[in-house]
Amino acid sequence: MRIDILCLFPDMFTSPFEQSIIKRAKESNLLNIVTHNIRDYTHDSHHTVDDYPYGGGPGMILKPEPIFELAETIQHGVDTDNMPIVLLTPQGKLLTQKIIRDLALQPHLILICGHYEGIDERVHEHLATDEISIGDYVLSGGELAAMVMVDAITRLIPGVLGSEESAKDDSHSNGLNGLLEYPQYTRPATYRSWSVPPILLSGNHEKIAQWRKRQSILRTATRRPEMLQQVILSCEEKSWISERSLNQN
Ligand code: 6GU
Repeated sequence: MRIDILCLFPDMFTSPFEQSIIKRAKESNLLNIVTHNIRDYTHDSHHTVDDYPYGGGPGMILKPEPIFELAETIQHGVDTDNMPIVLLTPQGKLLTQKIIRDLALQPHLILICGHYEGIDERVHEHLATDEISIGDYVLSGGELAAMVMVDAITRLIPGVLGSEESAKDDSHSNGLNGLLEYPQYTRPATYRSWSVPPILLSGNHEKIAQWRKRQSILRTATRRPEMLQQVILSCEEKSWISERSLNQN
């Protein structure tokens, strides 16, 4: 997979992309990330990337020309038919694991990071195919959001994760049917008088699977009740939730 990132601060990506899973994916040629500085595609002596908003108001707006020119340079000689051009903006659609799964199927993506107060609307209208926000809060720029997307996409590229299993049971993946992940423990069995739930030491795999399912359901009901609307539960599983609300534990 190739990912081109258009931004004003390409140096922000250096260390995050040289660690851990992303580093490994790059080293095994499963991932090629190319960062570009929008400023390099300006033509005036001051390398101006932004300007005052028409109609007045506070802040500066990123100019369209260098962004279009840079994107068109990347697209030159490439089959761009279904290539997603994702604009990272707080006005975008909320990022979900479903969006990540769809993007991970693409051979080539372009990510555009906004900055300052905004981007000229013609980039939204005539260049971007998708607009994504990573959450309901405001970042100073799209670079951190682009890192979030690259990380989430990279771990879904086939061959990147050591064991094909490890992505399957994560919260928000398909493996747990839209439930949050259950609690996990490792040794020691007792730490500072806090003991691991005895069922996990029992060796009874059926009971353990049932305990984990119950924990996932109760956790989702408590922390993310809206997620449960997407999940089909048995009568018994529904009773776990109502019992728990009665006992308040
Ligand atoms: Cl994608 N960009 C900015 N600037 N702020 C954000 C965001 C993106 N997603 C959430 N907040």
